[in-house]
Amino acid sequence: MSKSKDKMQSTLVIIKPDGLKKSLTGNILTKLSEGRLIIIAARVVKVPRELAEEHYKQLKGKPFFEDLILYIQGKHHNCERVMALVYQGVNAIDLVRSIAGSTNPEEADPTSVRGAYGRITTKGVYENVIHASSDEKESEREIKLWFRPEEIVVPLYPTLKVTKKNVHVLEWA
Ligand code: FUP
Repeated sequence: MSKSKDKMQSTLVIIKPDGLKKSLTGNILTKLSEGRLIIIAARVVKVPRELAEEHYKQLKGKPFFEDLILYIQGKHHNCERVMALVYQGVNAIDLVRSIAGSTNPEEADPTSVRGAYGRITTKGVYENVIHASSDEKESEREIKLWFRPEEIVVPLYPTLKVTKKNVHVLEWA
């Protein structure tokens, strides 16, 4: 039976460059599948600096900010890509965060993704393998930042139709 505070939610997950570099994608998706959530969007992204800064804008000014930007861009791992996914289901935000584990990999439950696969570098950067949205406001902001409406297979947030002139797009030749 569902509890009154149960809530249908969507949440952004990012498998960071260390996860891809170490071939952990499959293991991470398997761990996330324990949550019985559904994937409603996924893409592999080469992260531009502007996207990285916007994603982590709340942390601007922190001593680790610059390293965090370089890390999510894959500059520390010579692996300039991440996998971004949107998971949906009952209480998805807390569920994914508990599977992800604490921000600090050394404090994370050893069976969580960050506990099992994360590390702290000698420079003090948390290489914690995945990002997971922290609350509903953040999940909406982040999902809208990483995905266009048509890249998500269910209607999540209100959309509007815009006609653009002189917009150039790449097509297969
Ligand atoms: P989380 O919501 O768990 O991703 O945690 P935060 O938003 O607080 O932190 C975002 C990222 O900053 C973390 F994934 C890792 C990095 N970080 C550090 O490298 N050092 C710190 O002391 C805190 C965060």
